[in-house]
Amino acid sequence: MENIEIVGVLGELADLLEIKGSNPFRIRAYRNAIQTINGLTQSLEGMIEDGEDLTDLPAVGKDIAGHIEELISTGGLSRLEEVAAEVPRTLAELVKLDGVGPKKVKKLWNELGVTTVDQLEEALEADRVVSLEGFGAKSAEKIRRSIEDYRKQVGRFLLSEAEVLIQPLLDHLGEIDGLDELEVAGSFRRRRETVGDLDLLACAVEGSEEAIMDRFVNFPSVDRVVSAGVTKGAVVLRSGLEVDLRIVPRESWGAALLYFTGSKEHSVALRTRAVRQGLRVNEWGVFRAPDGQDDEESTDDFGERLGGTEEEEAYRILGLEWIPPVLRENRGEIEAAEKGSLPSLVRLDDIRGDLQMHSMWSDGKASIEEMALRCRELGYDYLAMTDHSPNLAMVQGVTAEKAKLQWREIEKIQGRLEGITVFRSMEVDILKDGSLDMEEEILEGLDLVVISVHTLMDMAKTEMTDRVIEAMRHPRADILAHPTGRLLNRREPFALDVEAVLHAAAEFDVAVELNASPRRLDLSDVHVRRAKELGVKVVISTDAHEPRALGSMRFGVEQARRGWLEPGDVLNTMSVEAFRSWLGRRSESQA
Ligand code: DGT
Ligand code: CA
Ligand code: CA
Ligand code: ZN
Repeated sequence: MENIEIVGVLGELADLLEIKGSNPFRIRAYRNAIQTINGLTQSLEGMIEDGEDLTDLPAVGKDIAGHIEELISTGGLSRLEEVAAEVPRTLAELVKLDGVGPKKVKKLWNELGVTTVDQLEEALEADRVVSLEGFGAKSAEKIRRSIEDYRKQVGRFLLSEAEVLIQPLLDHLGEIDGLDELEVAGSFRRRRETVGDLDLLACAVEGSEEAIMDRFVNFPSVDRVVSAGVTKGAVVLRSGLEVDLRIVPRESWGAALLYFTGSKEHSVALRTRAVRQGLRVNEWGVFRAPDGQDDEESTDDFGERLGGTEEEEAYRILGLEWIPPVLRENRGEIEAAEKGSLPSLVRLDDIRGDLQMHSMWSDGKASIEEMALRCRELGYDYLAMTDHSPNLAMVQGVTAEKAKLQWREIEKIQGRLEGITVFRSMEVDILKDGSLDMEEEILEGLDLVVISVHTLMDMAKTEMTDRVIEAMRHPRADILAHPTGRLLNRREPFALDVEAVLHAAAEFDVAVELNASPRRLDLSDVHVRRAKELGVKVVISTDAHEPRALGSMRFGVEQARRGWLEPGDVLNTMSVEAFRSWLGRRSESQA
């Protein structure tokens, strides 16, 4: 059992206990333990196997350690069953809605009998929610919107979650003989920010299909088997993630990989183009269409086989360069591959620095030095220390006074740290009127200024757009961070005219951030590509709040690749010298 599955169960238990009205200290204890587990680099299951005592972990007491052990050994939790006998489990799902915490769920349940999202929707329609004490029209409207959001994303997993959930299954299958190739195709291979289900593709030595399928359906985390044929199977894991498996013969490997990687739009465009060339491409191979048959689905006889053992070969026969999976969305990549003008996509090792991160000076968990050391280990030449400005109430931000102290500390650290440059920076809040939440004197003293919206996110589109553009106009503004404020599967982007903002970025020479946190990936691939078209520089930053999170850079790079970015489009591929001169771009143009 994976740590994130355990966290899911403990989180559900904590939510139900809170709805039930249990002792707040117990509930807090669960939440603290969850935080500990989220920060672990090893798996709990592995720790137990190694005989480690889980109560040595911070915030993990005897009870919770017992729960974890029970979960790992039985797959279930009796405490959860007990609580669920009193509080319907569907209520934990309601807590996930933005604007609905356990207290509100309790009220909805006790006073309106609401236990599911559907029932909540009905109650809203019937205006029964507005009249509840503590709700009101504004709150009802917010809940209505979060139900809409919830419906859109239900069942989709973050790419980072899917990675963690699928790895043990890949390891489990990898141990078997007779498996030549194993690859996760579909949206996972295209590195989409979220994935619906996982499409596993296996290439089997003839005769070993059955053993592979058998091992697949008997994977310990399988909750239920949807289907299990000879070459096709599907299961749902305990996490709710559905996994399909296809077993294909060697000679079809490339064609099948092409087909099941999709996207559907890419495949359809490829097939249509092939038909014009008198070719036929499907999951079995590439064929010369038999004369007089242009209806591609009409026969078992596909025609003369031309190839399809490898993906490159399939593309080559179609007269195309191999197209990286991240580009396969039918957004012009086929035409580019035909002309030999596919972009040379940016890669993780092109990245020379990370330009958004937090330390204990605001809401980060580590010191500046710890963050810097990790950045140096990652091979970077520079970083920007971007603690929050004070506006954000939840966070103790850096005031003007503290900023000067922080600069002194940076200077000290810089003095003993070779091989990496620490830039003085700050993530400065964009206030309601578009002004910046920091004294001019401090802004002047920063090496670079990152600006972003964290409050009043429900402004109307024109006002929000004006607000952001006004902030970008500030002569010290360098980077607009997480421009739309979205949290994948949790919060929709706020209303913003991204097109207008990107035009403003071009005009004021402000870079836009692609936030690499797998929960944000803000900007989207489409917006990133638009930035490139408009000549706006993109910065890929992790927004790390602890050293380990600096490793999320790869998710940002993948999203950038989906947006067709090349190294030259990305600001933090610059050498430290080039980056310094970019920072001085405005004074130079005045000279
Ligand atoms: P997802 O799972 O919603 O994140 O997105 P995908 O792209 O993984 O889609 P999925 O799982 O429905 O199908 C996996 C791949 O199989 C898809 O990318 C292309 C291929 N595929 C599925 N259905 C069709 C279809 O009707 N026509 C064609 N050409 N390909 C299909
Ligand atoms: Ca899929
Ligand atoms: Ca699928
Ligand atoms: Zn931020």
